[in-house]
Amino acid sequence: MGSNEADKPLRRIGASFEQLAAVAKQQQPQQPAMAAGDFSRACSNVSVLFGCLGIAFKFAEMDYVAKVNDLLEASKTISTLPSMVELDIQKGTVRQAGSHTRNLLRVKRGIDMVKVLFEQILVTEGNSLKDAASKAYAQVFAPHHGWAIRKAVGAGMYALPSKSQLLKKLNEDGECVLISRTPIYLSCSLHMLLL
Ligand code: 1PW
Repeated sequence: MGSNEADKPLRRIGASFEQLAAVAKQQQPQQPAMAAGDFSRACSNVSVLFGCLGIAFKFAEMDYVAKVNDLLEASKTISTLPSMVELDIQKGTVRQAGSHTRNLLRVKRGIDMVKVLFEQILVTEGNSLKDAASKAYAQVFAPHHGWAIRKAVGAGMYALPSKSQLLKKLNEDGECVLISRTPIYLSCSLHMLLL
């Protein structure tokens, strides 16, 4: 593949969310409902990022991957995100642990966190990922997590790779322009997501 997409996960993530954003940006009434399969596949491209955060975030990675897999599986029989939510509303299972809608919300938070993380990587100085990751976590997840999880995540922050180690794992060599585009795609598409 000439474009290097296969070995550059950030490009793959950017491209898949760019496609979602194009759908989401269409004006009503032409705007089609977001396809559950396309959304879930884009989210599964993000798993590799969680996998780069080191052993301390293994649990976060497993949690994210399991929930994305649930959405992927559900998309085989439920074609759009609005219908997925609607079905849970009808069954009264929106808040039930393991429901597609609850998993969708968790996955959306994961994507939100990655977006904020990359925004923070760009504005924080130095090679440490800790400040950027702490800010992203504080903004997106911490308000929804209890004391024990917040403490565990806080401890995990000390075991994060450095910015340059993360980029190396992602097979990027300082192409900051490309990296700076990723959160833009993410934010465009997420902004429009119906929930
Ligand atoms: C990228 C920078 C480093 C910060 C990583 C932050 C990871 C944050 C995710 C931590 C999630 C692991 C803790 C599990 C929390 C679960 O209670 C909750 N899942 C989430 C995503 O909040 C479980 O949701 P559930 O199964 O009860 O619907």
